[in-house]
Amino acid sequence: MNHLASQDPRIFAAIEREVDRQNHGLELIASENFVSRSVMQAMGSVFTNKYAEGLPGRRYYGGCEFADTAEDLARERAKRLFKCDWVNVQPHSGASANAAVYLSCLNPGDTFLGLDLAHGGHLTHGSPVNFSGIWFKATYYGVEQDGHIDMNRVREKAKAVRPKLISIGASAYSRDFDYEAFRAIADEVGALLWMDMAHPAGLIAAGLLNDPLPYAHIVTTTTHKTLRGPRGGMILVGRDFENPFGKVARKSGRVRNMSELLDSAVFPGMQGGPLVHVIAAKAVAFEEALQPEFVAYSRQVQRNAAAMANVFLSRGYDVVSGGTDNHLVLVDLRSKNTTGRDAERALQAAHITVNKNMVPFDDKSPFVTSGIRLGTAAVTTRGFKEADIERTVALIDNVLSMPNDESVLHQVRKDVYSLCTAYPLYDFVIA
Ligand code: DSN
Repeated sequence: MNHLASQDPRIFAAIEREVDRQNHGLELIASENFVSRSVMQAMGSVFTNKYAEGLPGRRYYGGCEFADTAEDLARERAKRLFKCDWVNVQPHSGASANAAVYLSCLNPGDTFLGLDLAHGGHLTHGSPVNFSGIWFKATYYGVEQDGHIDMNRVREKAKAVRPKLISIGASAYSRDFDYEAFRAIADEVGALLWMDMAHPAGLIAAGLLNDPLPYAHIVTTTTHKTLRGPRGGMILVGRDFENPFGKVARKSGRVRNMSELLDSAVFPGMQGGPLVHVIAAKAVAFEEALQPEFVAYSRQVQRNAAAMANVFLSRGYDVVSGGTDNHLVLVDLRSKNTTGRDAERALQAAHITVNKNMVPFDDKSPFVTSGIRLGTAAVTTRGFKEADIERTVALIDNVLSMPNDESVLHQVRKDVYSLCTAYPLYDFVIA
């Protein structure tokens, strides 16, 4: 990193400080993880210089032979990992992947049905401030008072609103989904079924959660959460099928498959040039995820999350839905007389990173919230087991019990430091 240090010392210093923050803080944001050095090396490669609009073998630029190799490897590995017919690895993010789904399946004003953001859904599943809620008619299902989705209620709602598309997936729902039941509802009302597996993708790849690919017509994901790849998105189709909208290929008059509609929606529909350096890094991450070590890692992520929920419960906290099936835990702080915002700030001061989060039926705004969301993917990458999680929750409890006590914060910071140094993360500044 000598070049950067001398050419741009301010950026170099920011990176150095971020490395230190990641090394010595407890990272519990449920959507984050730590990539391998190999993933970082691919991401920092000269592929960032290359334009490669189009798909392997069908590019709009010359000089794409090595970009083709990288993208073909990424596609082939992703298909093996998720046992599916087709993938597009070009979406720059989960939001871009989701935008391509809307472009392929809906016209402006069409109705779709998704999980309410206030009940754990995602911005791109119809929030009024997102394009998905601005351009389309978003309707929602939610969770029940017990924090679980009731499929009978989803069915009632679908029959009432007759959506063209039903989405599954969440950013703050700790339970697994019944994809078969969702598909039966979609078939009953004549809707396409789309699963956004951004959060649990790694656990699904490892075979530890239900598999959406056999049931959802379309699946999207990010690649950087439990999947532990570079920041990016992807679209998958389990079994390709003729698109139900009758859209035809321009020259042949042939009805295109769903995969072809989605390819066109990504480029030229939503994006320009793909990020070839990120695609190369996705290929590296997918190969890592195909190894038995990744299954062991994912199993530990799940065990750590279960342990985290149990320790919170044993310390008198309310855990939404009473536990977790995946990598995340949503804690309702209303009984503790604090808010998500205040808890996030207090924990930040102790070098423990979480995010404030709405809980179902929250009476506070998204800027305040009644909950915090925590995940175990990142700390598990650095080697945490159940006993470390128990210690982590004890530290969180200490802070939340006495958030204004500087001596408590001082002690917790020291404990966080020693917990982190017991599990070293990055011993380098750049790949
Ligand atoms: N922002 C991500 C999360 O934290 O869940 C989802 O896009």
